[in-house]
This record gives sequence, C-alpha cells and structure tokens, in this order.
Amino acid sequence: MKMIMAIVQSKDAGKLRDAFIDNNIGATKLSSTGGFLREGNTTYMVVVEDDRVDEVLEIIKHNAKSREQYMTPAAQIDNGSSAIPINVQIGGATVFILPVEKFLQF
Ligand code: 2BA
Repeated sequence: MKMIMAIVQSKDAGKLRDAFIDNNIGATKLSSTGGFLREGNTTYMVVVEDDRVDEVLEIIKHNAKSREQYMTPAAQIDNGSSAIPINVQIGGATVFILPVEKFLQF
C-alpha cells in the first residue's frame, strides 16, 4: 500500500478531485502554500494498493497542467531589495510516493 502526495496548482484541484471520484479513488485535499512563491497550492493525499499507483499517477498527469508565470518572489519583497519579476515554470504536479504500513479506520 502506498500514499501518493501530489502538490498541484489550485486551478487544477477541482478537475483532479472529480477525476478521483469518477475513478473511485479516495483522496484528501489539503490547502497548502509553496515555500518559494508563498502562493496557495493544493496537496492531495491518496492511499491505494500498490497495483493502483500507476493509475493514480496517470490521472494526476492528465489533470495537472504545467504553467509559466512571471512572479516576484516574496523573499525579495521581505528583504527590501528592488522587486524583479522572474519567470517561473510551475509544475504540473510535484509527487511523493511513501510506503503505508497500516490503514486503519475506526
Ligand atoms: P513553490 O515552492 O512556491 O515553488 C513554485 C515554483 O517556483 C517551483 O515549481 C519552481 O519552478 C520555482 N522554484 C522553487 N524554488 C525555487 C528557487 N529556489 N529558485 C528558483 N525557482 C524556484 P515546482 O518545482 O513545480 O513546485 C511547485 C510546488 O511544489 C512548490 O511551490 C512547492 O509547494 C512544492 N514542492 C516543490 N518541490 C518540493 C520539495 N522538494 N519538497 C516539498 N515541496 C515541494
């Protein structure tokens, strides 16, 4: 059994949630914030049997788009330096896969 943690852009979160529901995949949505841009993003936690991991990854890939944006990193504003917008390619999805020792529901 594995836990898939997928950080996606909030713009894609609704479409991805619908795809999880359509495919009968349990998921928990967390509101998260990127450490670099300090913008809101969305993290899904999905626990599935090992033989469904590839299916979940395909669903994430299919529903999370990579986008290019010009941003002023918050750190530049904090340290008072003149704010120079930079071009940032924000993933699609950043995904971690962790082993799950036990799955309990009470
Ligand atoms: P953020 O930390 O807000 O990063 C947004 C985008 O900014 C990143 O997109 C990357 O293109 C760029 N970026 C991040 N750190 C940078 C730096 N030091 N210098 C220049 N550009 C930088 P992604 O790589 O697609 O990451 C999207 C989001 O995924 C991140 O939002 C963060 O929430 C999460 N993430 C990425 N790598 C992670 C990691 N190793 N551990 C935990 N979360 C991670």
